[in-house]
Amino acid sequence: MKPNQIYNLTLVTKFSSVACLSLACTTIANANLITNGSFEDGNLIYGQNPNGDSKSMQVMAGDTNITGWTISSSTFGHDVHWAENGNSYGWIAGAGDRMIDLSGWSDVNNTAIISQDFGAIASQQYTVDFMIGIDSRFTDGNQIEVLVGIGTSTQSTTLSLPNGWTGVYWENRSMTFTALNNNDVVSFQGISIPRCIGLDNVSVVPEPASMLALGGGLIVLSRRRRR
Ligand SMILES: [Ca+2]
Repeated sequence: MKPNQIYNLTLVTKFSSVACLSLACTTIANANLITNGSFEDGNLIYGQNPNGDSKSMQVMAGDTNITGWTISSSTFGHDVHWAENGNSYGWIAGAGDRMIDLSGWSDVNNTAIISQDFGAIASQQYTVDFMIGIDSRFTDGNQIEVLVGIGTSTQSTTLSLPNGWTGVYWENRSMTFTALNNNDVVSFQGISIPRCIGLDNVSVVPEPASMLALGGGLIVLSRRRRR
């Protein structure tokens, strides 16, 4: 091989490495890390709830019926309510056919926590997008509040029922967190009184800026190793 051919090959290899790395960063940055974020998958047992509603289920702390999600609570009896369109309450999911009511059947303050280990990496920033819903027929105080967290980093958000609205009203929310530890879980908890605190369409995506910083770190590391 002639020297100029070797030079060209080296250039192509370097360009390909950077291009692949950039592509990988873009792909990772756009990837939703959450499994079953719309709560569509799992074993929803019709009628398993105190009222015998045919299209919803009382999911207790420790139950693993909702694919990918863990239900936990420090207080016995706390639960979430997993509802499918066509339920007797008239709740309609924000996305797809199924949704979570964080107030559960217990309908109390500080409800059960629904969480997922999405493979968090310490110091990485993540954007958490989700929908919260309020229902005019199950609203006490006309406002719901949801506590969202990645690990011990938490933020809360509220949603008020618009004047004159009847039925379920959904809005999108977006929050940014920095994971403090590897495998910090993303979690949601209703912390208000209303008897319908809707949650749906959850996604967790790594922030592109911190992925680029990580990518930059890899390039520097790669250069150092070659010396
Ligand atoms: Ca859904």
